[in-house]
Amino acid sequence: MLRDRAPVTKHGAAAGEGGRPARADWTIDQGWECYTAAEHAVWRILFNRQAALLPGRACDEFIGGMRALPIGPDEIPDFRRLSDVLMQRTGWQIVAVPGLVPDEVFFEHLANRRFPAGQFIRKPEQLDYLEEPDVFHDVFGHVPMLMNQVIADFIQAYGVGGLRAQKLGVLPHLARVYWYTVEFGLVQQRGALRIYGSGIASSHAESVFALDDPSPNRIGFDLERVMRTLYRIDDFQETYFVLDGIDDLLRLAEIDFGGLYERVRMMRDLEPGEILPEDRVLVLGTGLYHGLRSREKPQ
Ligand code: HBI
Ligand code: FE
Repeated sequence: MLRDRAPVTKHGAAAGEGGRPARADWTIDQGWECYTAAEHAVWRILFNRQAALLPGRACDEFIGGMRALPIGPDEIPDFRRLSDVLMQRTGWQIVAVPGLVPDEVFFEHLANRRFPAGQFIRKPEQLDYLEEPDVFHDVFGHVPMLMNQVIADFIQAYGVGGLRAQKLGVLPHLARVYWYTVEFGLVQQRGALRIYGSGIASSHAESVFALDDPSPNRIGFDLERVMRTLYRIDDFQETYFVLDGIDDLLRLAEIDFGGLYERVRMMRDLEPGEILPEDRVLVLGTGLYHGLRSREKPQ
């Protein structure tokens, strides 16, 4: 598993004995000086590929955020420099973690405007797919959007809401909202679909698939609908939900999900590719891509 790979131990303060973290909040030092030339080279390949693809595909907020940050092709960014710029703009910081951290640790960081970013970078043979979020996904994918005030507030609200949803036993429903917005969201901009989800923006293949492939559905975002919709963690999404504008998330950050949870937990879950009569279908997918594949059960 990626969490156990060498750089974590190489950089010292990561996992303590028996895989337990040395610090209770799971943070580690980024150890920027210790990245090898080969690791920076992986960053460069990934960066250049996405930089060539995203203009005209990523939303204005993503492109604008990227421009204002010290992120470029030459090296894996230094979290201290990112945090300086981000702190000024939206009050967020980037902290290094060894990989996936437990839900409550993740939420606690977000609730305090700290974004946990994977310290390691994928290996050259994993350019297109890996299970755990690495520094390319977390920094290239998420940090530009954290420069946006609406997303910055929404992700903090997700952290606060996550801690509560866990106690209420409705975390899967809230996690679907994060998945279909922050990770895999699309937005309408000047009459076209654009990417704002970090899971798409950091993936070469999904940046094309989400916008251009005839297979997936693109459906107008509806909070209750999204809370009911299972998602895939091991493949492209079968359905993407589309905001009319990033500002739609502003209202979501303010909504008290309490009443909604009560309703939604009584309703059946929806399959990732399912279409309902009341859906605002922007593009009805052919379903061809997923029809040809077998995979894990959705969450
Ligand atoms: N940890 N580092 C990291 N990054 C994530 O995106 C993440 C996590 N832990 C839990 C988690 N995401 C999700 O399962 C929650 O959003 C539910
Ligand atoms: Fe992510």
